[in-house]
Amino acid sequence: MTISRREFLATAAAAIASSALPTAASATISTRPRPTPQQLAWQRDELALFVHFGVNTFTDREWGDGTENPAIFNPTELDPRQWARAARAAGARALILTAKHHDGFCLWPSAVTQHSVAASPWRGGHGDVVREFTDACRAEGLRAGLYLSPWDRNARVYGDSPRYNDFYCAQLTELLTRYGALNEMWFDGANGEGPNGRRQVYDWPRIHALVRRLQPAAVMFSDAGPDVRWCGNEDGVAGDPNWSTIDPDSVPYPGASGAGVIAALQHGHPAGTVWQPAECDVSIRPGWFHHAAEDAQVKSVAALTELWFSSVGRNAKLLLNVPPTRNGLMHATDVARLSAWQTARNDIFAEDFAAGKRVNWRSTGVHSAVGEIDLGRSVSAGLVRLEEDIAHGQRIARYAVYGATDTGWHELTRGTTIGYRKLDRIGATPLHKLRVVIEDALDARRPLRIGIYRGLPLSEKA
Ligand code: FUL
Repeated sequence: MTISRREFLATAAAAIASSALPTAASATISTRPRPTPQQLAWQRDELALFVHFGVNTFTDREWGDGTENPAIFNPTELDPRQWARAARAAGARALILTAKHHDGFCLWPSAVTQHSVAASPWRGGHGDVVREFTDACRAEGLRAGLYLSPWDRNARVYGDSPRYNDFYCAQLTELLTRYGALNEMWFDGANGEGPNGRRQVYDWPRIHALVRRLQPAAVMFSDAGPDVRWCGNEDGVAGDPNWSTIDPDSVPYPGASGAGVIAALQHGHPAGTVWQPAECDVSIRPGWFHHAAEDAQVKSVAALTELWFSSVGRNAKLLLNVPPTRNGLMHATDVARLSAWQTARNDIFAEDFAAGKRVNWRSTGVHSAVGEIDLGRSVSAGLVRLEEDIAHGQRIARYAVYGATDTGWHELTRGTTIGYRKLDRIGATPLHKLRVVIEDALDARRPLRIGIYRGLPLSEKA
């Protein structure tokens, strides 16, 4: 369920109109939400790879039911260094591994369950995928995050809420204390029935407090944050507009549903009281886990580039899933696609025509301004990049971009929010000057960073 762009803009405009805009005197002291240093670092990573791996890899399923025999887990060539190198070649700065998916099978030897790698033949039952994964991330200079599914279809105590919460927090403590610094903990919203027919009530305040205490530098993801929110779909598409601020009551708990929830996740809210930027999770293949039958359905470089524009280009972070195969390696097709994609992005952003050029800012009001750049020559431009310094919050509510061509000034693009980054593709246009108009800001406007590129990849390798 989503609302139309027109409806959203009407709601946002009403919220902006009714919110107390700062007066000129108060404008310099902003009370708008800002990111924590952890949220800022998380967003600056721009791209992380998601790694779905576990018993489903061996059963060819997407959701295990918890009855899988650990004996099936035997990835004979497992090499998380290969995953990490592939991530680096894609330009990712972090990886997130499914330490436990809904089937309850733990990729580390958990002391509170038998259902783990310790009961598998892999490395004679002495292996630890989480250890090899976190070591590999560090060796390749990448940050590591872990997914610990709250829904556990193997745990007998699931549905007996206090007992399962103890069990879950024990597993979480193992992950938070054994593997060094983690940068993200990923909590999905799935919540099925327990074997006893009872529905588990998760103790989110306790879970959050545990992560804060044991890994204060990590951000926590879920539909409902608290640090990072889901973008509302698994297609890698953030909303436009996409505010990093949200009203926490609009998504009260992970897995909450209802008409307004998806719209809130997609768009955030200009008057939101908390900073909770959006993360776009999507798989490079149809499934989250590897299925040989999908080997010919790996997303093309063009499709991956579209995802870049609809996520990072809309003030979100991209979490791209690349599932290892049964042998424990990422598939050669996926690995090749990742590096070809990075080459294509390098082509797109190869030359910033505005680099080193002075932006002449002229104030037109507390909440508006005009910035002009003389490019010094006529360039054929197809892409505009705008960025706010989000350390000071997200302020821009409406902007327009104009280009000076031989026939005078023409509007190239216009939009609403900017945030960390807004990428707007424009029809290839020869222009020699660029003008960015901040038409409205929710607080004293600040200068933007502006880039302008040719925009089309030189080589499309897949
Ligand atoms: C969902 C899960 O049910 C899917 O299997 C997958 O892990 C996705 C990223 O999150 O909640």
